[in-house]
Amino acid sequence: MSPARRGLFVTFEGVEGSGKTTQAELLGQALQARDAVVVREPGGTELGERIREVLLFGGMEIDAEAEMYLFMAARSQLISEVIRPGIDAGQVVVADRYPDSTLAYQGGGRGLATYWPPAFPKPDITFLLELPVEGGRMRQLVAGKKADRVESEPSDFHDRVASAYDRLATDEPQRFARMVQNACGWSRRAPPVMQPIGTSSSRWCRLNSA
Ligand code: T5A
Repeated sequence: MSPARRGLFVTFEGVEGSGKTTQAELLGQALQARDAVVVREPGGTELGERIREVLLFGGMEIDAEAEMYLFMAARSQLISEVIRPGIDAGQVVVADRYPDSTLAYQGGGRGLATYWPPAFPKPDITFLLELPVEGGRMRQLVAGKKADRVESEPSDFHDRVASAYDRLATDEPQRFARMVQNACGWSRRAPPVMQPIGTSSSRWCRLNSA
């Protein structure tokens, strides 16, 4: 963490279709008055969006290590263009995926040796949206979302991703807030989804009640 850090950095993680984009956007809207900026990965910069296109929809075979470095390259650009300037300027930065995705997908899913580069700022809090893999897939089907290259991997790949997320959250309980959906939580803007968010981080609570 840089000494000059003044903003708040929040990330959302989880398996496909777990609701990260929905929650990141809701949070960004709720914090509009606090100059929140919402970014997605891969993407969020011109370079990142081009890498996203190649990685997810390029229609080519990509070596697993090359894939990992492409995700990291897109992230590095996003950090330098948006995330770090935002945090340093005191903004609330909300990211839809971050290095935990690489640790879970390329590390857990593909079995590569992955790491968190020391130069990448750590989030103040990471919400892990825990939805069974099949539940997320079902939502994507219902939404009519076309599966991209990574989403098209077989179910055992996605099971390994979910297990890797579980390990990451277990290893860093101070940073991760694990979110589970109860029966009411199936509705899209259900209070049970937002309620634990508001009670899971003292820093977040201070921000919310200020
Ligand atoms: N990837 C990414 C890697 O392999 N390594 C990396 O380092 C990174 C950064 C990204 C792909 O790249 C991989 C992971 C991915 O495969 P993406 O299109 O950005 O591709 O995919 P996702 O991040 O998985 O985004 P999705 O849009 O598929 O899923 P979300 O964001 O989790 O879910 P969301 O919010 O879009 O919701 C999905 C559907 O469910 C509904 C929504 O309306 C939507 O239709 N929904 C709900 N329905 C009922 N109840 C709720 N509570 C709901 N919340 C949302």
